[in-house]
Amino acid sequence: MTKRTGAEVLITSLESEGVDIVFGVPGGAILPAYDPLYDSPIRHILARHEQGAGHMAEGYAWATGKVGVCIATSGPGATNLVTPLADALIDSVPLVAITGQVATRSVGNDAFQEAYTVGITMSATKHNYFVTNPDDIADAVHEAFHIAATGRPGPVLIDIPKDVLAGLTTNHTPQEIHLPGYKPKSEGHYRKAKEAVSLIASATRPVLYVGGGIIKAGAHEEVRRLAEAANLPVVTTLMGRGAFPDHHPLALGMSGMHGTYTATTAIQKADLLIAIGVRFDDRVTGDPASFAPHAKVIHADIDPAEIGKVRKADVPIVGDARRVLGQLLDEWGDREVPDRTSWLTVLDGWRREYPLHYDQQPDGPIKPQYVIEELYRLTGGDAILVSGVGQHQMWASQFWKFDEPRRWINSGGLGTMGFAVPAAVGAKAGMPDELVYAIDGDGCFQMTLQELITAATEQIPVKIAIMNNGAHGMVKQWQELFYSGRFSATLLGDKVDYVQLVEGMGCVGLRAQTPEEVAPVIEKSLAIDDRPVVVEFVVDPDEMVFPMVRAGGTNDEVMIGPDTIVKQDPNGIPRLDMQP
Ligand SMILES: Cc1ncc(C[n+]2csc(CCOP(=O)(O)OP(=O)(O)O)c2C)c(N)n1
Repeated sequence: MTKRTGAEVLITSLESEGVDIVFGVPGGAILPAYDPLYDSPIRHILARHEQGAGHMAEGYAWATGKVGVCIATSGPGATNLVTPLADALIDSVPLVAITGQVATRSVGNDAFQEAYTVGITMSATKHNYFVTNPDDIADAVHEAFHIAATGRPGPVLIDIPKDVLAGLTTNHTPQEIHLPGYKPKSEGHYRKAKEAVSLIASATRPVLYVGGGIIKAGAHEEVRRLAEAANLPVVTTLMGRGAFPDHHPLALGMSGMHGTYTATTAIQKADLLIAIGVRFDDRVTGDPASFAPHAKVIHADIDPAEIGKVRKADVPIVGDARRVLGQLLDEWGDREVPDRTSWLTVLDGWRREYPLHYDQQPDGPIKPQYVIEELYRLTGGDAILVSGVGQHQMWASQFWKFDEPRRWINSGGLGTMGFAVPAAVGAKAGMPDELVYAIDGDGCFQMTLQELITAATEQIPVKIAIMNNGAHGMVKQWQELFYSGRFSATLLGDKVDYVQLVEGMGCVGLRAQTPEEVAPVIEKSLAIDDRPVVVEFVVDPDEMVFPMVRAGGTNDEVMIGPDTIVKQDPNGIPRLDMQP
């Protein structure tokens, strides 16, 4: 058998996993791997920062449904990857990260650019490998892809010392995967499905509550079929936007801290929650003690650790969302569609009473919600929407209509500022024929804007809308509401000329300062397709995100506006007259 270097095997192993693009930054320890990459058909996108490379791999994975791959060198290269790894772990994004390590003889000696990568990333990955023999590289890569993509998807890191990359091996192809300790259970459970269906049939105020797990499992079609068969109103989480079409009459939108009043309150009043591919995140439950107090819970998830973690499940089901929904549908069979008129009428009443709203005056400052609605209108909603973290993220998730999965990419669990620009680059690299538009905050933008250089250099024509409110808006909003308007360290000032800044990086820069400039500037941005475009919208700095439930507060108290908490009698119908 011919001998090849570990690095050569690494690259051919990536090729045989079907990898077409990797995102990375080279350096001394990973250098042996970059040499065979030079001859490989795999496209390498040179990020400007490893955090950017990691988020690009995430954006690619979100948009394509494939495993994203990022590469970094040892020490600071690897530590710069920790944020995207943690981000991918909490949002269940399949990633494989490959890091170089100092040569084996230097490990543990405080060598130049040495960091204990597997130790540092232990709690930020689903699994990680420290490969000490070139013979093991092919197996490590094959297993890493398997672990990243199966069960609850997540990031897997492979750390390889430089001498192991340079060392020779005859083992070019992986063995059959043998992971005795890793057995993700995906079958679901027919007996539990039977129990679930009888609860669904007898419930009077059911809510189908679906999250990111639906999108990961490709189960959106089954969600729609179950909702229609059993006449179930549907609430999505932030991560589940697109799991059920927003235009569907049974759609209530997003629940939680900034969810719609109707979605949040429907859950509070429900007598049955059919929770699938969700993890009862605190941004959804508020104080778990007062969350959905009347509801029995059917909870299905691929990750057994999620079931019963926050909320006891009356019917726990471990399994792949698509299979579980398939079992529920089989079990439902050709039962009659239940008449839920009285429950649906209550929900309609709330929808009418408490719609999402904002007030755009023709001569007033630009409202960020208006920008998002105009973007939606002018693109026909036909775009992959990426967001940063903050107020703009919440407005985007509220005011865009998501009718399909994998068209909403954001950092929900970790809430990583700086996610949008690189994630958009990764999404566009993976889906070059789609329009990729990112909505970013000025604070977030300033964290990873250098990745626009990557986008311009690599000819990845993403579009970025900056909602410039001159502040870390979401934090400022909390200061406004809970710290008497004392804006400690949240005002960014407006010293930056974003148009000049992005033009200097090879992008087109545009700006809108008044409401009538919004539509023309969006149209201009849509007409340019040979370079990245950044549009600065100078928006109302005082606009806040509503509805809102205080962090850790009860979902029985939804703030509709700055001084309106609609308090509810916990046992009955909301009392609209009660003020704080
Ligand atoms: C890396 C990181 N640091 C700090 C925070 C805390 N944080 C959450 S939102 C936010 C402000 C975001 O500001 P901006 O990007 O301008 O968006 P806006 O809320 O104004 O729309 C901050 C600082 C975070 N989420 N991530």
